[in-house]
Amino acid sequence: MILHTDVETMPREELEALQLKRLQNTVEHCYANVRAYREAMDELGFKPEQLKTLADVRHLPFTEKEHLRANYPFGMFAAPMDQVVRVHASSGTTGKPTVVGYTQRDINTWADLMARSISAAGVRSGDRFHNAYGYGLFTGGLGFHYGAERLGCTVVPMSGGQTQKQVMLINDFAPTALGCTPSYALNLAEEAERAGIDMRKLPVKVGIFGAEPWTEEMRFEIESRLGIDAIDIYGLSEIIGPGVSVECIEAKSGLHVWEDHFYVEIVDPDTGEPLPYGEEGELVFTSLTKEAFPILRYRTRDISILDATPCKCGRTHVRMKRITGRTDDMLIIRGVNVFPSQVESVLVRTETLSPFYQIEIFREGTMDTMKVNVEATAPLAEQGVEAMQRVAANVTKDIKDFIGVSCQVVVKGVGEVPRSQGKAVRVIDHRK
Ligand code: DLL
Repeated sequence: MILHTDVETMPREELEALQLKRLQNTVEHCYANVRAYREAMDELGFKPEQLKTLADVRHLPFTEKEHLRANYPFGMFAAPMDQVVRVHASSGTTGKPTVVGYTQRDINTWADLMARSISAAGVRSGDRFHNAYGYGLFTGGLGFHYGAERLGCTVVPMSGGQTQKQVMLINDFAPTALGCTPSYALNLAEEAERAGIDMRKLPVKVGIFGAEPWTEEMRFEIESRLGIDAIDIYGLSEIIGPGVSVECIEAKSGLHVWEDHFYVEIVDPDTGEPLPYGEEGELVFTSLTKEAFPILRYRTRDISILDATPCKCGRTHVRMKRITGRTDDMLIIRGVNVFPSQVESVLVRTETLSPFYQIEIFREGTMDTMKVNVEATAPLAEQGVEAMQRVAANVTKDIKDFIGVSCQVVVKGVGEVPRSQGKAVRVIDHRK
């Protein structure tokens, strides 16, 4: 069921005509039903009927997290509450969460998009899907649940946590597909090894991982430890949840943005100016079909590059490169810009280290300093403290060579870095 729907390979002109029609409807819907959008457009002197081409999108106001917070909880909803069948909320690290709503049609659209995404990842009707994304206000659990059911899979609605039990059920229920955060996949792999279960021999053939940044090096690590294809999926609550974009199993190179439902732009994070394809910047999305929570030009803070070159899978939808970080995740250490993902690349390709790490940031006087805590593999730990210190010194040098920043690296014993239960906490900032 649902394999390569026609819209996935639609010629660009047709796709863009569809986008324009849907964009015009969305802008009218926002103007008519959401006071914040009407006021923002009035302030810019822009009326919905002035939107004649897709390029006119740049005349629309941006929407930022602050706007959603200011209208907490339901102020940006564009449908009456008696038509809103569900809400989700994204976990803000500080203050109130951002709340999003769905009509029944929105839920159907999302289930279709997730079925399409899971299918693009190589999962088929009849597959058994172990869903270890958290159920609840987070969009991961229910988003995958509805999509996998719609595709025709048998869903095991495990949710996050209870890692030992997860491993037991993966062993007993023999799922063929797995969904969770990439950091949790490694936690599962480790728990399986501890329980004497060789995940590579189990029927799981593909894992669909997202909700946090991860690197190519981490993909290889997960693929080799679990014996699966590891596919990257992206999304955010404000836009719909997971299923905004996904890699295809054919190419595993960039995530196809489902452009029949989302209009994507890359902008300069400092100026907000749109950037051409191929240049790195901040992703901005406009929803094209949503009823309860339409969103115009949402500034995601996620950094990526758009790629319009044809993909070998035949899909015509533009690809975004894997997210390298968030504009608000960027650390500035002694004047050097550092993303946690760059540190991850260096750590994960060091064979004597396990892929579990955490970065701590301190302020010493006026200087920010970075400490990287990473775990030894068992064979390294057995060689003792001196061997671990030697590896730490080498990694310090590698980080200096590849990223250009001086830091302190501490190689810890096995099990000494906290394990992820969902979205991993990669940075602990002691400056705050
Ligand atoms: O994390 C939705 C999701 C669930 C995506 C399950 C994929 C799988 P939020 O909790 O609102 O929604 O967090 C959204 O997570 O702005 C990114 O910074 C980050 N993120 C999501 N997917 C990826 C990914 C869900 N594949 C925020 N790579 C986004 C890197 C990701 N970062």
